[in-house]
Amino acid sequence: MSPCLRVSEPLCAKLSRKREELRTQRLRDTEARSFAARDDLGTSDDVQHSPHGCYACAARRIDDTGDPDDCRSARVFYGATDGADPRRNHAPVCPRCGRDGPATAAGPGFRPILWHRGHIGAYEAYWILHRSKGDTTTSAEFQRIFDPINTPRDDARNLPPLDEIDAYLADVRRQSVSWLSEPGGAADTATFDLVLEHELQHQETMLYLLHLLDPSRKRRPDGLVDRERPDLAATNGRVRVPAGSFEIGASGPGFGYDNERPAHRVEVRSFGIDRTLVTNAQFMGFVDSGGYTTPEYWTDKGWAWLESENIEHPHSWLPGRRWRVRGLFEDREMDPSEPVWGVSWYEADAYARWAGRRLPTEIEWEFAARGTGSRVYPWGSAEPKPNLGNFDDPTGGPTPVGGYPDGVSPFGLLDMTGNVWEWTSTEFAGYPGFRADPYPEYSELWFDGDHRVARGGSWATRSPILRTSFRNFFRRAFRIGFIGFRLAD
Ligand code: AVJ
Ligand code: FE
Repeated sequence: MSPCLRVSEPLCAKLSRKREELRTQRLRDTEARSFAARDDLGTSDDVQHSPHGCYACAARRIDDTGDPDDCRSARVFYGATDGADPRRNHAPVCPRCGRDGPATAAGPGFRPILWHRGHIGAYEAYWILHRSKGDTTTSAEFQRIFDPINTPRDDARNLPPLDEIDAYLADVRRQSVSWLSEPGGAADTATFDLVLEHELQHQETMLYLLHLLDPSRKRRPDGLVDRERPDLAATNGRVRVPAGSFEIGASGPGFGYDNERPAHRVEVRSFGIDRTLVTNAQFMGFVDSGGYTTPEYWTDKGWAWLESENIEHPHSWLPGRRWRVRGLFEDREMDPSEPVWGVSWYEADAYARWAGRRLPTEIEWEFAARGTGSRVYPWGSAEPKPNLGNFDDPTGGPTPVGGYPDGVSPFGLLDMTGNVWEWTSTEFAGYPGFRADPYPEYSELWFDGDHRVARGGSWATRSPILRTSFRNFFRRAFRIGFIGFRLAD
C-alpha cells in the first residue's frame, strides 16, 4: 500500500476543509490576480501578489494543524514540504527576467521560459483533470500551445501573456487540489506524483534557460543571497570499489519512473572512481594542452560536432584575458575548485580519454552511490537536508567539489546528490523487462541511441525528486544543463 493510501482518511478530512477555505478565498485571489496584471513585471511585488501566493498561505495553514502527513504529492501540491510556495522556484523566475525576458527564447532551438511555465499547467490539466478525473473541459488551446511533441518548437514564440498563463496555472492547480481532496483523486497518488515530478523537472529547465540569458536581461531579486560555501571533506582521491552485486533501480514504495523499473540485481566488477567531480582547474589542463584541437581525444561523432559548432571551451566559461564564468544573475571570476559544467557528453568523454581514464557506467555510478543496501540516497534513507548536499537552491550555483561530508556515499564519494549532474558512459535504454508506463513519450521515445544517462542531481534540482535511482537523460550534444562528470577506471 502506498504511503498516501495509509493516511487517506485524515488527509481527506483535512483536504476538504482546505477546499472550503480555498472556495471562500477565490474572491480574494481574483482581486490579487487583477492587481498582478496591472502591476509592472519585474518588481519583487509580483512574487507576493501572484496567484501562487495563496498556495503558500494555504500550505502554511496546513502546517499549523501540526498534522504530519506523509503523502508527498499532497504536501508538495500545498507547498507544505517546507512551508514555502511549491512554485517558488519559477514564480519569481519571470519577474527576474524583466519585462520581455520570459517571453524571449535564450537562443535558436530554445523555447522561452514562459513556454515552460504554461507547459507545466497544460501537463497538470491533461494528467489530473482529463486523465485522472475524466474532465475534458479545460482549454484545448492551451493543450495545443504547450504540447512539447506535436507543436513545433518555433510555435513557442507566440505565447499568451504572462498573466493569462498564470491565471490558467492557478485555475488548473485549484481544480487539481480539489480533485486531490476527493476519494478518487486522493487514491490516485501515481498521477499526482507524476505531475509533481514533471513540474519540478521543468523548474530546473527554467533555471537552465534563465542562466543562459545575458545578465543585462535579468536581475537578482532583492534579498536573495548565494548559499554558504561548504566545508571541504576532500580535495581529490580515487577509491577502489570492490566487486559486488546490488539491486539497481527503484524498488521502494516511493515514486519511480518507468525507466527506473524493474529494479533488478546486477553484478559489478571492481573499479576505480574519483571521490570528487572534475574541477574547472582540472578541465583547464585539458583546454590548455590542446584538448579542443586534438582529434585523437574525440570520437568521430564528437569531433564532427565540435567542428560544426565551433566548440572551444565549456559553455559555462566566458573567454577573456582570464576565464570568467556566467552565474545565474551575474558573471564572475572562475572558481578553480568548482566542478566544471556546461559540457556535452562528447566533451566529458574527450576529457576522460585525454586523462587516460573513462566515464563510469551508470551501474558503477549507482553502486558507488548506494552500496549494497537499499538506501534511497547516498547517505541513507533520511530525507534530504541542506547539510547533505548542494540542491534545492534557486539562487546559488555549484559549490567547490568535495563538500558536504554528511552526505558521503558508502564508498566515500562526495557530491553524489546535488552540485551538478554527472554524465555516465551509458546509453539511455530500458532496464531488462522495461514497460512504458504511463506514457511512452517520457522515456521510450528517447531510447534512440543518442541519449546518454546523467545521474545525481544539481544545485537546482528540487529535493522532492532527488533519489539515487533517478536517471536523467540528454542528447550527447546537450550542454546547457548543470551537468559535469567524474572519472573512473
Ligand atoms: C529527462 C529532463 C530530459 O526536460 O525534456 C519533461 C524531462 N519530460 N517533460 C526534459 C521531461 C517531459 C526531460 N528530461
Ligand atoms: Fe514536460
